[in-house]
Amino acid sequence: MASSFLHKVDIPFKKATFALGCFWAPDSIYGVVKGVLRTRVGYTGGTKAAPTYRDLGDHTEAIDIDFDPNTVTYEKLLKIFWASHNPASASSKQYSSFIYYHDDEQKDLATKTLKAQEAKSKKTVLTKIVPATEFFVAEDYHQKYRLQQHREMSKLLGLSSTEDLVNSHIAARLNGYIVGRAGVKQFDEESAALGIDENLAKEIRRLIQKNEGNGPSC
Ligand code: MHO
Repeated sequence: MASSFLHKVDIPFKKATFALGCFWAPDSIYGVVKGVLRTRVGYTGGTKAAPTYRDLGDHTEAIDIDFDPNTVTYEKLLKIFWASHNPASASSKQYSSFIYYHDDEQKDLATKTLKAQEAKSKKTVLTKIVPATEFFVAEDYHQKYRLQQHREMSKLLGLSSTEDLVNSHIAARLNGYIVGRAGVKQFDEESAALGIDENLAKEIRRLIQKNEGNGPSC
């Protein structure tokens, strides 16, 4: 991986795992949240061994997030969860609404927010709160999907393997910025720390301005 870019952030972290429909969108939404260090998309919650996109069995598309609890709270991540999908829409096990908790505190917070969601929604909230189980990382073309559509940019970042794609901090950030999941102001605040030069910054600002508020639903 190219070394001037901020790929590796080596600080203590916690995990959050959610399913909220097609996993490409949450990958970009959570990737730009301050305090989110890394994201990966995959399949979880089912029993089938070694699920794949074409054959995921009883698993669900989900996102697994590493976050710095000193910068972002689990409550904030839950708030984004509820705001980013329709928890009352039933489609299939593949595209379901789940909160996979990693400890009792997460379970309690999730339960509290689900009740609040039910109170304000006229429709039945279908979200299930269950313990996190094995997370099967999806095929590499699903990781940082939006960023991978920008061939030149991915090449410039030197992301070649699934491991690079799921471990790189800057990959998580740019995957969200380029579809306008955060604004220019936030981008400018962190672009130098991410190791981004003015040329690349210009292109990213252009994409943010073009896409802000219009991110794809999948
Ligand atoms: N309609 C999309 C869904 C992608 S998704 C990650 C596709 O198959 O291309 O479920």
